[in-house]
Parts: sequence; C-alpha cells; structure tokens
Amino acid sequence: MGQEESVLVMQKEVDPARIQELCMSFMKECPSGALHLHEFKRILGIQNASEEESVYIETIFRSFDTNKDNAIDFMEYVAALHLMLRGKLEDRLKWSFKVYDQDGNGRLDRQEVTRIIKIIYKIKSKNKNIDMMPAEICDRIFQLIDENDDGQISLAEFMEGAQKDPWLLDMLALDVNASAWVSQNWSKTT
Ligand SMILES: [Ca+2]
Ligand SMILES: [Ca+2]
Ligand SMILES: [Ca+2]
Repeated sequence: MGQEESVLVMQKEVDPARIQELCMSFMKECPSGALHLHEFKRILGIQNASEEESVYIETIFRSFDTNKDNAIDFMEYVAALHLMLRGKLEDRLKWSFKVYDQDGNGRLDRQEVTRIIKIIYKIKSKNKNIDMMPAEICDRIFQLIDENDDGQISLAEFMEGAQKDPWLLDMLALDVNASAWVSQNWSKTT
C-alpha cells in the first residue's frame, strides 16, 4: 500500500503557499473569525449549488465543525484545509468514514452508505458516465468490505477495504474528489 499511497498524495499535493493564500481568504471573508454554512458556500464559490451538492457541502461543513457550534473557526478551517489538500490517505479515510457515519455510532449501515453514494453519484456523473446505479454501487461496497457479513461497516473494514481496491478507494475517499473540486472552484472567487 505504501507506494500507491505516495503516488496518490503526490498527485494531489497542494503548494503550502496556496494554503497560506486560502487562510488569508478566510480572514478576508470572515473577519468575525467564525465561518457559517452560507459563508462556507460562498467561499467555495457555490451559491448556485444543486440540492445534492448542498447536502454534500453541509455534511462536509458539519464534519469540519469539530466542537459542533455550527461555525467553523480559524483553527477548524486550517485543520480542514490541511486534511483535504495535504492530508495522509489514512487521515482522509478516517474523515470520510465520519462523513458517511451520519448517526455517529461508529458503524455504517446500508442507509448511510446509500445516502452519500447517491450524492457523489450525482456530482460525479456530471463529468463522466458511471455504468452502475447507486443501489448497485452500495451492494458492491458491502460485498467487498463487509468482511464479517453483519450488514454494518466498521472503521477497520472501511480502512482495509479502501486501501485494497482502487475502485473502492475512489468511492470511499471523499476528500480526494473534494480537493480537486475545491481547487477548481476556488479560482472562480479569487
Ligand atoms: Ca466550530
Ligand atoms: Ca452509523
Ligand atoms: Ca461488518
């Protein structure tokens, strides 16, 4: 896994100067020091997001709001940027698991997986054809990673599965797609 991981990280690596720049834009956009959901959307340049994109952004917003006060403060913002743009694969997978785990019980059931897959399916299928439906994708994910067949995906099953199979990694490592998408969208606002 070591080699694959370094390739992936290198491809997605973002210049530290770019991160500095993004931190400056937080200060500018957000002099109060706390970023709320609507400002988060504005800073990403996606006021006119589709419903799916909005749900996805909101889910991501919540996952970055570590202390759950409905705002992202500067430290949370910096942590989020580092994770999304420079984080290790392992950290990004742990974060993705949290995004999937809607009720936060440490396990993913079929409903939670389907919910996120449906969203990323809509976003991804704008750019390329995917030859499977969300329900099939979800079935395949469970087939491949639910090792003990209890209908729930544990963090260990999630981490192992994602690093064993490139297709799974593409579906499960949410931030990999998000970082490309953030860098794309950012240029529109600055
Ligand atoms: Ca917060
Ligand atoms: Ca859960
Ligand atoms: Ca299981």
